Amino acid sequence: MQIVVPVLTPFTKDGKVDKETLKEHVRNLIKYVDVVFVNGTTGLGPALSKEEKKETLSAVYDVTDKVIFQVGSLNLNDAVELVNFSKDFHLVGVASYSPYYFQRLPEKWILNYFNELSRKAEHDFYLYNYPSATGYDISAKLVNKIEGIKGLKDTNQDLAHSLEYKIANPHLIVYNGSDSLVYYSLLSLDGTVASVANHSPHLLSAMRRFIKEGKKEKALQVQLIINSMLDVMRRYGQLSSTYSMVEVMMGYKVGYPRPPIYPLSEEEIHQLKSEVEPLKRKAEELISG
Ligand code: FW2
Repeated sequence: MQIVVPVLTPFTKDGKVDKETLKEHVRNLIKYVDVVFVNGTTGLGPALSKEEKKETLSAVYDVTDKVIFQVGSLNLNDAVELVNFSKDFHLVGVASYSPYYFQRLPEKWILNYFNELSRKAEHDFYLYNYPSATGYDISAKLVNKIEGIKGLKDTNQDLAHSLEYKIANPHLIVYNGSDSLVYYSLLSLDGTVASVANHSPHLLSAMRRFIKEGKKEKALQVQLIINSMLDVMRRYGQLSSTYSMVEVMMGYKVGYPRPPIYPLSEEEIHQLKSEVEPLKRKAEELISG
């Protein structure tokens, strides 16, 4: 029942990775979560340069070695360079999403891409399957052909899809990456990779505690509050709202996203806050009661 946070990447106002803020954020998160997933979607991984991906790893690693390092790139040489870079670190694993954008890539090319990375990796290798973003759904059959694969994160609203990997290979570590399925992922898979862990790690940790104590009704209520928060956040732009939500829920600032993920305006932050406050109070009552 692992909780993995796909950590957001804080930027300065002029668009540089804000390493000190990132470290401080990870210091706060690691009290509640098991693993930090670096350069994921929430971390704006596809929008980071190779050098920035190295910077985020180095910063997070100053705080914890419980890290999965996402290296995916449309330029395989860059992805390989990142895998090689990771050899100097003691990590939980390296991960990659599928090549994307280009349509109808033959399956064997996709497999070649993953195998080139997994062979070079000195750490456990994980797949990040995110079909609605990459355009490629890596099937359980194909996953089992990736050499030495340790596990995967399946960002998918269909829990049955994530379960297929587990059924096809019970040894695989399988996480679901949907914020709205955290409860079900904790119950039926190896855990969750949830972007909400950036601003509500205490809620996820309480949800897991409730499950362990057999208080499933309470755990489900936490999920329903999270779903309501997501409804609000999506109206303002979920990725950008995640930054503002850290301040609303945790009380500290985590810098800015970087365009094309535009920061919320002061007015939007104010509105978001007023919509989320009642949910925050409800969550606090639930987890303290
Ligand atoms: C990541 C995640 C969570 C995402 C999900 C996408 O890397 O950010 O897949 O928030 O909506 O694993």
